[in-house]
Formats: sequence, structure tokens, C-alpha cells
Amino acid sequence: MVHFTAEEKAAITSIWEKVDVEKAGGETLGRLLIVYPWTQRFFDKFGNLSSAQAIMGNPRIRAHGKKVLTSLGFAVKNMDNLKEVFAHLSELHCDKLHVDPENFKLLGNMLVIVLSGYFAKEFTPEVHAAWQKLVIGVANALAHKYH
Ligand code: HEG
Repeated sequence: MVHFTAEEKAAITSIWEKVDVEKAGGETLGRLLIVYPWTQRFFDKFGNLSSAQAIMGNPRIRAHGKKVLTSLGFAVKNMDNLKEVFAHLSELHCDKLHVDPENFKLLGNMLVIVLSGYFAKEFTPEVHAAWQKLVIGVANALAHKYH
């Protein structure tokens, strides 16, 4: 079970309160699909994914990215309880969506890259480490119910 110090929690929260979930969510999911193109197969009903430009401008990708980041906001508010918070979503991604859990790590890394771009000045090594710990914790929690 991951443990977050008060400093790590503060580092995460100070960034999170400034995040625009739609903008950052759309960019994170869009980049995931471009950088790791095999992830596109989960979104084949989402319309035009034929180029990087099409993906970044696709309103359904942006809306889904917002949904994913909104859900990640529950992690920020419940850092001591990630497994419980994501138990239901873990079952959903395993049983219904069949998403390979490796992809949660890829998405988490992409989010850190996107945030480090938006908040370059504040993204000290300590803030970076705290965020990396959070996204790994979320990826592990989402993988927890896989069988
Ligand atoms: Mg998932 C649905 C959260 C990574 C593919 N994802 C959802 C939903 C949430 C969510 C909240 C809506 C669930 C519902 O309708 O009840 N996803 C979520 C988080 C993370 C994540 C928090 C990682 C941090 N998802 C993820 C990844 C993939 C993926 C990496 C695939 C590469 N998610 C996926 C798909 C759906 C959801 C295909 C269903 C989309 C739809 O048909 O609307």
C-alpha cells in the first residue's frame, strides 16, 4: 500500500487545484493514442482517429479524457484509499472493457508529461516524484481486481 507524506500530498494538491480537467484530460488521452497507437483499439467507436490532428481535435476523445481526469480527482482527494476508490472501476476495466492494465501506467506517465509542460516552473523533482507516485498508485489500484 502506498503511503503519501504530508509534503507529497501538498505537492500533488497544489498542482491539481490549477488543472483544467478537460484541457489536460483531452491532451493526455490524445497523446496516449498518438504515442502508443495500439491503445486506439479501445476507442474505435469514437470517430476519426486517422491522424494526430484528428485525434487531438476529436471531441469524444476530449470528453473521455475529461471523464478519466475527473475520476483521477477522486484519487487526489483519497490518496490513502486508492484501492477502495478504484475497486469498481478496476472490475469494469477488467470484466467489461478488457483494457490491459499496462495501459494505466502509460496513461499515468503521459499525464505527468502533460502536467510538467503546463506547470514547468513548479514541477520540481519533489513535485515530479509525488505525482509519479500517485499515478503509479492509481495504476496499481485499477489493476487490483484483475483476474
Ligand atoms: Mg478508462 C471508461 C477512468 C484509463 C479505456 N474509464 C472509463 C470511465 C472512467 C474511467 C471513470 C467511465 C466508466 C463508466 O462509464 O462507468 N480510465 C479511468 C481512469 C484511468 C483510465 C481513472 C487511468 C488513470 N481507460 C484507461 C485506459 C484505457 C481506458 C489507459 C485504454 C487505453 N475507459 C476505457 C474505455 C472506457 C473507459 C474504452 C469506456 C469508454 C466508453 O465506451 O464510453
